[in-house]
Amino acid sequence: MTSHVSPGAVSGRALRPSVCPHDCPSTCALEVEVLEDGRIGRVRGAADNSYTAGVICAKVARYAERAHHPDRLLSPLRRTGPKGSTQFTPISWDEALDRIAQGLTAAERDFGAQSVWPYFYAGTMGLVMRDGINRLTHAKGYSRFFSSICVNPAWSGYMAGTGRLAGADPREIGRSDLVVIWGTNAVATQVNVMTHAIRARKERGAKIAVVDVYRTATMEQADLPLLLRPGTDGALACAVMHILFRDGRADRTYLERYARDAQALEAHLKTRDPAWAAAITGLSVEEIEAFAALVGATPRAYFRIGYGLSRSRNGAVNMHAIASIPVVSGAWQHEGGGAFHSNTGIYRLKKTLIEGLDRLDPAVRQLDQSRIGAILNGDPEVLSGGPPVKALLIQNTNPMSVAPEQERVKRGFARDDLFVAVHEHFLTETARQADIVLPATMFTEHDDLYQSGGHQHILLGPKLVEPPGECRSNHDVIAALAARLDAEHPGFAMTPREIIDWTLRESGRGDLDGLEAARFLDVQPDFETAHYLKGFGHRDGRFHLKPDWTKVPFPAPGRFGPYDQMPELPDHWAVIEEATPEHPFRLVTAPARNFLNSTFNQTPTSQKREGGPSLLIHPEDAATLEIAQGDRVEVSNPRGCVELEARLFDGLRRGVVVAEQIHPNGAHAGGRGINTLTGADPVAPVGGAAFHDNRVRLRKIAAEAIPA
Ligand SMILES: Nc1nc2c(c(=O)[nH]1)N[C@H]1C(S)=C(S)[C@@H](COP(=O)(O)OP(=O)(O)OC[C@H]3O[C@@H](n4cnc5c(=O)[nH]c(N)nc54)[C@H](O)[C@@H]3O)O[C@H]1N2
Ligand SMILES: Nc1nc2c(c(=O)[nH]1)N[C@H]1C(S)=C(S)[C@@H](COP(=O)(O)OP(=O)(O)OC[C@H]3O[C@@H](n4cnc5c(=O)[nH]c(N)nc54)[C@H](O)[C@@H]3O)O[C@H]1N2
Ligand code: SF4
Ligand SMILES: [Mo]
Repeated sequence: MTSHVSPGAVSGRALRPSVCPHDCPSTCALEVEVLEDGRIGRVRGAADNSYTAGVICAKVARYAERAHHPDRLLSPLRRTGPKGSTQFTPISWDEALDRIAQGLTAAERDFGAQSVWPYFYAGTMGLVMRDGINRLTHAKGYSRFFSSICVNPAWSGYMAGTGRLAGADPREIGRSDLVVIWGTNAVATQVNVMTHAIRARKERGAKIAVVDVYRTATMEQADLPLLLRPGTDGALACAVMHILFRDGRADRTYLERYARDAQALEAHLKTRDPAWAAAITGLSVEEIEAFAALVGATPRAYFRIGYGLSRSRNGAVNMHAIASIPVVSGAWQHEGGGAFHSNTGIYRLKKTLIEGLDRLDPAVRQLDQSRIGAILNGDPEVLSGGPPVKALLIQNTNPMSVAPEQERVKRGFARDDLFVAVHEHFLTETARQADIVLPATMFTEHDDLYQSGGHQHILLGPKLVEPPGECRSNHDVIAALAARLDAEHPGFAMTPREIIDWTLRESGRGDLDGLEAARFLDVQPDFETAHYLKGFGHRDGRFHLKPDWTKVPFPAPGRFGPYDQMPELPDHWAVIEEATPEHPFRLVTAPARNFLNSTFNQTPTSQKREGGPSLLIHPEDAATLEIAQGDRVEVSNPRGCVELEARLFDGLRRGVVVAEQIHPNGAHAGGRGINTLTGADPVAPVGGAAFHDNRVRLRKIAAEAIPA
């Protein structure tokens, strides 16, 4: 898993600089081996990038397996069988682009421009290739895309407190005395966090605390494992702050200067004692006391807060509550202390050209990514009173697999009157619904610009090899469609390199030549800014312990979910899908180590390492249901039912089950993937899906009921 770069060329093989394009906070700086035949060989982490530090995950280290996979799409295809089948016939690029232009134009002619919905996500995080589709959206007045599937509860919860999406330099983890890894399975999802945490342990004897809902590979590394019930992080955070106030460990001088509503918080927390939190979280009073004592005694306590805890209906409240702890303890003042969730707020790259923001018409509706099921089924509320969606142009995402409410998503895509074009690397579940499929380049086959959520670099990923077959980049496809659709914008006539150069210059970040020579730019704000010692991001310069949830600085077309019922102060907000007698288990659909969402779930090594779709269940729960290791289990709730294979595992609370995902839908009985069970009701206050917050019922499937 760990690889170190020896710079320079090996005979017949060149090591070339690149960037991992995947949807991962680590955005690793890479060295890619380019072989004599123009294929890629081994991929390693760049040793001279101070965050990547020579380490990448196993999935990307064996990228050649994905890039040169026999199932990779190499030519445009027209569907000749029913939707969902694999019957496609190769066609020319001209025919494919003409047919897509016809499909979009017909929808626009009959139902208006807003009946076309360009739909994309973060299959590549390259700014040109990911976001360029918005330029076409804005130039044509198509329905705008409200991105919600991943970050909304987390970012809004964090910014409700800090006022800015930035935190203490993540490399300071290596200089911390207590690293609290909260709600992220970093070993699997962003391995570089572990590089720095382990360094702190080795070099300073730092303690590592991990807060999660099952014993992940990350928790295996912890000195202090804290295994709580899903959706109860707010209660743990409150009890920790209660103890800090109770034991004189709250930094009152710091609170006085940097926080708002500290007295209201202290008074409110009087009843949020460890016994109260123990009953909610399932932790013992002793565990909570021990954790709080460590936090209180350690100035250099670094809270690395992930996304997992936010994928619950109370996720934003929980995120804010956790981010409040280092404010109460005053850890923010110290190197190696404070909090970090994402640095997305530090870059301020000007996106006007990439996204065609100069053509954005705010009057055009925004459709919610996570509610694609309801939208394609014509739900008038989510259509904002506008026309139905008649045509989809999809890049970089696989909603038939990853979106919640899968049954509705499937019904929507099955509509005969819906035109679908999908630009992809593989014939994914979504591509199989398409009228026209286009083959896409991978990151080593096009130029792009990257910024990282998990660190502080702007990076260039240059084109290193020629695309195989007839693959074309997202940018080329959008530009070619723009020409056929009479969409006008200077960006369509520019190359990716020209767009990158313009974007860097306009953003005050040098130019393309400079970035290419440097490979990456470290744009970490200075210590005082990153630690908010000059004030937090809100206008009053303070951390808001009692946030105004209606005013969180997050771009959204409104407020969603029960946002008007959010607690004023950090608390346990009981809006989660709590277990009931009828649905007595809480299901978490955590990410699998060898997949990245649904990406990599077609590569043989990943499939082999993950095995089939499974359900982690506590042995005592299994015993009461007469479920044995390897049994087939039906997991169901009112949204649908999924079959999984039982894996008995004692690193869970009773009543909690975990399905590590996302396996292909087709790997499950009846093609019913895990998101059959997840809900699309928006998380307060700015939307998003509660992927880890599901009540379910379990039933063992008798052996004779399983078809041979
Ligand atoms: N291998 C791999 N890497 C990935 C991904 C992947 O699918 N696989 N996905 C990528 C993407 S898109 C993203 S956004 C990031 C996300 O990466 P993370 O920030 O790690 O977030 P999650 O993957 O949602 O969940 C992380 C952990 O949160 C735990 N969790 C679930 N509910 C709760 C809760 O209520 N409280 C607490 N404390 N913990 C809880 C889960 O058990 C899981 O171990 O990872 C990226 N990297
Ligand atoms: N049950 C459950 N569901 C989840 C989650 C969970 O934890 N549990 N996590 C959610 C999260 S955090 C997220 S972010 C979403 C992610 O959901 P998606 O954004 O759909 O992510 P992927 O499944 O990785 O699919 C990305 C697709 O983009 C394609 N792609 C990659 N690069 C390019 C390119 O350059 N051009 C084109 N045209 N295509 C490209 C890949 O081949 C891949 O099929 O899933 C969500 N769904
Ligand atoms: S850890 Fe994340 S950014 Fe780094 S190589 Fe793996 S997927 Fe890419
Ligand atoms: Mo994500």
